[in-house]
Amino acid sequence: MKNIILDTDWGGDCDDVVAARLLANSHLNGEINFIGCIIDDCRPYSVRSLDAFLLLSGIDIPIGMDFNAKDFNDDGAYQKRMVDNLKSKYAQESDADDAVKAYRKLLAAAKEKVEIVAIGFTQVLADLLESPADEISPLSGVELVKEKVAHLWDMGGRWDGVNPREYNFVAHARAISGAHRMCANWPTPITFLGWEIGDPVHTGGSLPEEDPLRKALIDYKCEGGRSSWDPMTALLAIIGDPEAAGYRAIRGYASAEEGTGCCAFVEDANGPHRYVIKLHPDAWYEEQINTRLPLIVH
Ligand SMILES: [Ca+2]
Repeated sequence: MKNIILDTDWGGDCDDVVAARLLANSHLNGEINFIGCIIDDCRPYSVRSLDAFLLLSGIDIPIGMDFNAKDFNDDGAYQKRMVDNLKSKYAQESDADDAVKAYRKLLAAAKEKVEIVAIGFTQVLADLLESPADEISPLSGVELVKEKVAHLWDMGGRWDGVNPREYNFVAHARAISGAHRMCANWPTPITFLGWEIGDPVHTGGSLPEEDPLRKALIDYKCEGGRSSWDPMTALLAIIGDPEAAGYRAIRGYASAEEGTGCCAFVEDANGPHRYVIKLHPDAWYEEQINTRLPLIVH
């Protein structure tokens, strides 16, 4: 069974919460082995709220935090309520490992290949590649990724040619640098799910109000459901095959321009990257996700 690590800007939007539940339920259903989370956006309650949400959803895994990523300072509208009402194993944010260290620990310990679902900024992935050998592993970051990672699934970029500036690639200098280095240096195949795919697909709005996932949507003022950039990327990774997940994939070389993060794609049948195009109406994807969201435990 494939190991999955989630890399999220938890707090930046509420579709990350939908994606986290999707992965938790897929783990509990025996489809994946959900082994850890990395947070790439450091807010006041990020570690404790993500951990509490996962524990409530039946998942107890380590969380790593990019403590430098203080580009925003609010609680994302839903983190404080989670910390106030749900239990976390972390007493304080600083109890979490640094993000690159957490990646190195998770990858070094993995007995089988790992796939990464990246639904936020990508500076930690880029920093991981540049990390040296240490007491955790004799391998450098790029060697560790080559040995242990099979695939990177990234919610990033926009690939329909309308606008090359997509939030996860351009939000701030850290995001721009991460996107540029990740596209240029990541050594495994990458599948991108672009902004245009998830925007019109809305999920999570049919859950009961007592579910903390629905509460997060309400706190984020998306009571009726949120655009599904992140859960669509997570479900694509869970299923693993774009065609089986309802997409056509275009192969080639993706890039994010240094200094701007503007994305571009050159088609090439032998390229290491691909982006996906929907094969079904939006309602089809909404149903695929919504049926997988109800809380399994409690
Ligand atoms: Ca996100």
